[in-house]
Amino acid sequence: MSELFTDIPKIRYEGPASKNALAFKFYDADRIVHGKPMREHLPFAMAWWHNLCNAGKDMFGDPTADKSFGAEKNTMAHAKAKVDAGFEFMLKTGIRYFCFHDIDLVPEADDINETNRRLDEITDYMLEKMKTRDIACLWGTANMFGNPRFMNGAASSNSAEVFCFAAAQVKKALELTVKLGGRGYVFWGGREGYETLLNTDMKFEQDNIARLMRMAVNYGRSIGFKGDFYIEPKPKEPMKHQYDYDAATAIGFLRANGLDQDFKLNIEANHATLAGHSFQHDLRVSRINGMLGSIDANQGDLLLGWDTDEFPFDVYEATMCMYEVLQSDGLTGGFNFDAKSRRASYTYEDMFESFILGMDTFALGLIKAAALIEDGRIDAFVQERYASYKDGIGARIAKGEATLEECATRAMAAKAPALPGSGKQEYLESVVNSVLFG
Ligand code: XLS
Ligand code: NI
Ligand code: NI
Repeated sequence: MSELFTDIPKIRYEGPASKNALAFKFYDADRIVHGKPMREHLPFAMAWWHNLCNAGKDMFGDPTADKSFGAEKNTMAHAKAKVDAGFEFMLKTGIRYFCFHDIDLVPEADDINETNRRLDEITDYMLEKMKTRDIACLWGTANMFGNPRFMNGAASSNSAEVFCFAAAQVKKALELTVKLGGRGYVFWGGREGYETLLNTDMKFEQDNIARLMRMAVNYGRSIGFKGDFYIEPKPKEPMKHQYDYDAATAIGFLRANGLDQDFKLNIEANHATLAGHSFQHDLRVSRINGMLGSIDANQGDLLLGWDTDEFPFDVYEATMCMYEVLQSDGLTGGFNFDAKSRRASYTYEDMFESFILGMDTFALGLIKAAALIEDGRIDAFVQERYASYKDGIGARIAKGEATLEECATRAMAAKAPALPGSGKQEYLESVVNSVLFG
């Protein structure tokens, strides 16, 4: 295999003053932040589909980028060329993980047996390369939304045959994930949702989704998969309404179906904002429920109502993300750049510059989140804000000991409570600014 990105050197850390487009300004893999090296805080991953498959096609126009990597499209030679390109890319950027859908790896055949044979062949090829390189699989998944058979969903399809086909894909994708040593297995809801309730048995569909997940857990554990399963919530797109709407909805679903011991959540920034939440909101909901597993690191555009999957540049958002991750004591998964270069950024150089942007943004987020925690003013303020629950009646309420009558008696004796104290939002926002830019 000859070098493909011949004009691109290994990307190195040169520091904030560097003007070299092909260097990191903030991501310094060995730098110790908050007790451990950046590389350990930030297990970055490359999304096979965006980086190696997506060539910029959109609803109005043809591909702009050449992702043939020198091979004829829809052949096994092309599948291998993508592996070669992907591994060279990861080595040059220092990305140590990848995420994949089954059919990102090989062209899908008409017969699933042939698709599976191709998948065996390509993963043998990948495994061979992984032996000599510090590169591993973060998570695998199955594409159960692209093929027309999935027009009404996969596990939630009205067709039992389609359900079985989805099960076959999950089975194979799990086997591949285990083969490649993946840390996790993702269920993103694809088309598990509906367009109209007029034709939909919502309860039956949701129960079937849980049934497929239970089958996957049972099978996964039986073949030695020790990692986490993840639900990746998203409120809409492609369906009008997706069942795994947001973190809170997915957690409720997992608990209701007894799946919460095997599953955590994979939170994607752009999905949270589509649900009308901030990225930090869905991370917080996941964290306080012990469910923050992995992150799809991207960014949406608040002026657009769809999943634009941009490479993250917003340091404020990344800081708040890393603030949640540090308080959660890390992730069982990592940071998958489920992000694509803009359609007009179609060169090889753009692929690298996109990842440099994303990695630098999260490095800054990490540095600044650690500084916020070390500064301590935000945490101290929050602690103090609830001080009335530290003793007396407050402590009794917090322990679940107080009764309704007891609370009422106290309220009536006091006649009216004092105001609860300023929320000091503006002060806290200025603290964040001074930590970010001071
Ligand atoms: C789509 C999702 C998808 C998942 C993997 O919006 O983000 O890319 O991450 O199926
Ligand atoms: Ni997405
Ligand atoms: Ni995603």
